[in-house]
Amino acid sequence: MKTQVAIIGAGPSGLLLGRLLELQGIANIVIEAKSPDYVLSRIRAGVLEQGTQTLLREAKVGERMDREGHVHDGFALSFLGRLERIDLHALTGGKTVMVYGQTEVTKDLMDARAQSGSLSFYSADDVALHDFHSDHPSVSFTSNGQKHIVECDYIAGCDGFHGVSRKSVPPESIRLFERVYPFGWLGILSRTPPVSHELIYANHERGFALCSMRSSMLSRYYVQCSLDDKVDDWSDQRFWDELRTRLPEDAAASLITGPSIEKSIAPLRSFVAEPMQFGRMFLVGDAAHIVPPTGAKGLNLAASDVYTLYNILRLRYQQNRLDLVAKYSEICLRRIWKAERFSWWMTSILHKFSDDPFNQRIQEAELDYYTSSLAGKTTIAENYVGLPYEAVE
Ligand code: RFL
Ligand code: PHB
Repeated sequence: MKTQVAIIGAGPSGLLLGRLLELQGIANIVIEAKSPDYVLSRIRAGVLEQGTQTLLREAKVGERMDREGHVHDGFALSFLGRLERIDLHALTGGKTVMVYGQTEVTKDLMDARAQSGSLSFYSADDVALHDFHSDHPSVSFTSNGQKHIVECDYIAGCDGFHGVSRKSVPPESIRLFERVYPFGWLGILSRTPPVSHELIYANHERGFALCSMRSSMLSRYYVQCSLDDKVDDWSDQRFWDELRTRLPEDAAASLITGPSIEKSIAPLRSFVAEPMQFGRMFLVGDAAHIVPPTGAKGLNLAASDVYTLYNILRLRYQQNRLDLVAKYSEICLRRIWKAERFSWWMTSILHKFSDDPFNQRIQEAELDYYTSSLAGKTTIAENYVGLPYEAVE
């Protein structure tokens, strides 16, 4: 089989890149290790920056998002029993975010791809990358017991943190930066109205909590937990009691609880691989970098990588701009490191790192300072709505 771009992974990065390329007439094949149902069962991000929304519209998959998604003008930080609003709209000259689940984004992209007739292989085994330092890269895999080889011009490694693309690079050619945090997030989804119409990020001496949502009748809540905790250690009752304790009084009093319909624990990590390009292979999204979810940046960073790679490949094929291809890594990394910084900072001011009460007081002072200063609130808002994309030219 031959194509122009072989895309490994059908998460949001792979599907969005495939869709944008396809609309420009650039042929691509998507190769995914799991089944479509498995891919759609993963509950992850919920907040889309304006840049991500614009890119989804450009990919002609924004219709349902615009109909069913919820525009948020602000969010709240809670500490010392107070609730301080960050007015995103006012602080950024009119920018907002959209609450629309990653599962829905992925579904919209999958549906669009199914209708377009572009080729995808799900449940692929033994995916392997070959010769990406030559002019003739290829990807091999097995599907339904049959071995396939895709010959291509470029390989996009969109296969997430545990994927095969990054691991195909010799260790001496790649530099890894990593910070693993000493706690996790226990998340639940429940068919209950959200406690607040905007997100609440809470600092509390017992640990972090987050109130988020998917719709007016579907809530997503998280509490910081120990890395040793198992999901079974957390009955619904224990979860709701802990969440209530960590919220300001008014919010706790109006919290409506119900049975959880999903419950999972996620570890928190900061991670960046440099560079993100190896000959004719590009790492995209979680394959190249991970942020702790506190800044809601994971999916949005994947989208900005896709924006950069899509435009580079578009100009390469349509205007023969071969010079741009080598710029992918440097363009992406400038934005990635700023989002890494913001995600690390939000994590560091909101979570309990130790029993030392000095740390708690410093966090409270930092939150008090930032939320009482226009400059402080503006820097939070600017980063939360998403820093600008760098033009590819
Ligand atoms: P994904 O979504 O991980 O998709 C990668 C795809 O590649 C497939 N794959 C392979 N395919 C072929 N061959 C192989 N050898 C393969 N190995 C893996 C996988 O099955 C998968 O389908 O990466 P992508 O597309 O770059 O998208 C990135 C986002 O998914 C990610 O940044 C966010 O979900 C991160 N994230 C969150 N981000 C937020 O902004 N807010 C959140 O609340 C949030 N919560 C989360 C998260 C990530 C989580 N993970 C990865 C554990 C919660 C969790 C639990
Ligand atoms: C979510 O709704 O899952 C969510 C929202 C904001 C975050 C992290 C997760 O920062």
